[in-house]
Amino acid sequence: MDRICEAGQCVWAQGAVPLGAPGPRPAPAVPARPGLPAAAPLPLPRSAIEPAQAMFRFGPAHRGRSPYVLPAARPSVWWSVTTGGPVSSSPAIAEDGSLLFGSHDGKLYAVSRDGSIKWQYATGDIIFSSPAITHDGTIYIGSDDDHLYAIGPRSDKPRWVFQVGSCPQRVGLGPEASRCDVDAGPTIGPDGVIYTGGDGIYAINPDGTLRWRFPTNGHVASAPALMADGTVVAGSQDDVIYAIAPGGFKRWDFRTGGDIDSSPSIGDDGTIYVGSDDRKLYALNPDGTLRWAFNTSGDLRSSPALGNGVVYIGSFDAQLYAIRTDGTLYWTFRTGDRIVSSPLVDAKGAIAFGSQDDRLYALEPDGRMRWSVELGGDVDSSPILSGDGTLFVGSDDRKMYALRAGLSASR
Ligand SMILES: [Ca+2]
Ligand SMILES: [Ca+2]
Ligand SMILES: [Ca+2]
Repeated sequence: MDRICEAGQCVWAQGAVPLGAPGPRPAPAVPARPGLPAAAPLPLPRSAIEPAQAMFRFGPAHRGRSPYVLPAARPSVWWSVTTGGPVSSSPAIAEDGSLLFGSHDGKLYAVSRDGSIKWQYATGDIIFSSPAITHDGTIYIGSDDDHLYAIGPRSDKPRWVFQVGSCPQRVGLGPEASRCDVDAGPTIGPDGVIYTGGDGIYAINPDGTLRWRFPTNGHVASAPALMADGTVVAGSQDDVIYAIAPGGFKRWDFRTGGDIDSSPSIGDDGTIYVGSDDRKLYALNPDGTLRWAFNTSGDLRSSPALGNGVVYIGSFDAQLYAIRTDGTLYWTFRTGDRIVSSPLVDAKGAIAFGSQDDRLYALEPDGRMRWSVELGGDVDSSPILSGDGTLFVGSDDRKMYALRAGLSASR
């Protein structure tokens, strides 16, 4: 399902209106801003190097690289969990093995390894955001109710809630209600600072207080990525890619020809890769100058993944593109419909992603199809992989799926 945003105006495709009828709705049952006072001082992250256990695109550089290996044989559905709305959020695995994800029914779900729901937490509007989890078990998730939530650890209750922006209409449809939506990431930095978007780019301290806000002229749905020196890079529906220094001031910006909903990836050499609704994949130097732009035939809402010398991104032209880091085409793979899902690259260079043709695909590094699995609706969610080769991905059929190869016939 698509939320179509043009020039900051957002509507739902197919007349679909999640969470009941449009129009005024009660305010979400969350405290008004500023965020709740922290119940207890937040302990410092266990590791100063990498405090995050899991997040969208697997790390603050957003490379989409999994340390694990995709199944060699076609997997089948091990279990699925049905929610009350499409699942476009990408799941995250907590240290205890629980799977966390959001749904358009407005809830954050925690599901056990066996597929049973442990708990659910209701926010006040649709969830597009993907959970980020710290090593202490705190879960950060954004909602279209304009709040970022910090849930846990060891509880399904918020430790704090941070309201992004001060949009007069917080929930519902339309540009006024969408501008402060918290759809982006969140991304957790090496120092535990949380980066997300709304009516600008936000840096939020681990105790739920604002670190800085950088205002933009359009909604920021693109999850901020972090360069090695701490520079924050995010795109906006004002068509501009921004690089913000750790102190919150602008280093540079780069204008594209359309909304940027794709989240940037940062290469090992500092090159920034990001897609735009102008149908181009951009490669920018760390100083914000253009290295190259590659034309596809559709909007790029998918976020790039970085393999060994190759960038992978899905397009609304139904193709998954593999583009060498010098800007030349390596190969394309055609699916039956638009691609919103962001690809995963496994430890051996194989690629997995979803398509609106309702399939989850795995490709060999050379672009040949390894397998595909048909699910019950658009697969806009980005797949994740656990160490035992289980794949997790959401679908517009309201389900979160766990897929494994080699299941016995009795299952
Ligand atoms: Ca909103
Ligand atoms: Ca725009
Ligand atoms: Ca479909």
